[in-house]
Amino acid sequence: MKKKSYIMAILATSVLTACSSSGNDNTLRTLTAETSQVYSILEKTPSDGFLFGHQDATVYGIGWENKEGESDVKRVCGDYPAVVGFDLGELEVGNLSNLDKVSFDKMKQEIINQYSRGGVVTLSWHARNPLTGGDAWDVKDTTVVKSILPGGKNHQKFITGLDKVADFINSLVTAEGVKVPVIFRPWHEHTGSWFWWGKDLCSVDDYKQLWRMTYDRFIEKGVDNVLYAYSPGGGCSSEEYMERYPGDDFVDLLGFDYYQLGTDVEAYREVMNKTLTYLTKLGREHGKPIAVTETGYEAVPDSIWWTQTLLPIIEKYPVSYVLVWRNAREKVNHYYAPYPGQVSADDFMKFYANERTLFLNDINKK
Ligand code: BMA
Repeated sequence: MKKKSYIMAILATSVLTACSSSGNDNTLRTLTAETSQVYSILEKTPSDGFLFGHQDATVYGIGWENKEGESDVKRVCGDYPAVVGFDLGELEVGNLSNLDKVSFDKMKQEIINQYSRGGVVTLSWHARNPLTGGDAWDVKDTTVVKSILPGGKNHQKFITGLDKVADFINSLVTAEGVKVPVIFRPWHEHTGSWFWWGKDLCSVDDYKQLWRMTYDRFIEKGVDNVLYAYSPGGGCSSEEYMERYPGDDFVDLLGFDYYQLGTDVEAYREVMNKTLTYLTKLGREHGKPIAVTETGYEAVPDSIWWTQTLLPIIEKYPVSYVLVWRNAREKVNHYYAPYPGQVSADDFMKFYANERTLFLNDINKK
């Protein structure tokens, strides 16, 4: 047996209580037992290793799309990622597929499949610009966030879109009637300014209000199967990381996104180690699990990246999971996990065999 089976503690239903941002202190946020169990997985994982995740892992890969049960990671190592990510971008405008042309019906089925296999699901959200109608990267207007907050001219339009997201998450129910728990990662990489919610596009207070408005609306919509992941861009200081932090009552997990850019592996190591060092401290101080919510090295041209770059960094810190980005089927060389025959595939097998890396077979929910 390559690794001891990974027994997950099962928690009774727990209730996280928090004052809503409106100060209405009888607003209880409740979590389903299954969502509390995922939180327990995130808390307990670092004592055994870290969960490996892959974005869009089971909906498409290099040379394939919409093949039930398929995954590039599984094609290489025979096992699914423990964590699978999907993106909700354009759900808010009523589209049937997301910004990467993944149908929301297919996404819903794959979310349920990943949960039914015993895995964890995370959802990011590259929301379209609610003021200009552009995409998430449309940053020409610095009034967007202000316009969708309570009192703003686009507030009701934004709430209508946010409700579509809440309804989708509420609809993630297995055939047995279990609501699938998801890690929801809104308003990410906001310490950069490439998204309309970035730091140069809104004030600190407006960003926090945006997060809390999202949180409050989900409570009003009865969403009880979400854990909130806060994930700035890596490379910022601990002070910058916390500057826009919405508060302990509105966040369940501390993450960050950072990629190796080009061949400068030392620069990647330096930023990853610097960020994980302060994130470990923040996680302990705030009582939150930590994760690398997005990372990778595009096209993984380094044949030993997995065991000589990624693993030696991550295994030094109490990280719950690491998610590498998607294997685009429509963009040449825009992939972050190996596929059979890819130059890093052999090294990925060694990464998979390492005791500290936890894939689906390592999550035993008995
Ligand atoms: C980016 C790229 C884009 C994609 C977006 C959301 O990193 O992969 O092609 O649309 O993420 O998935």
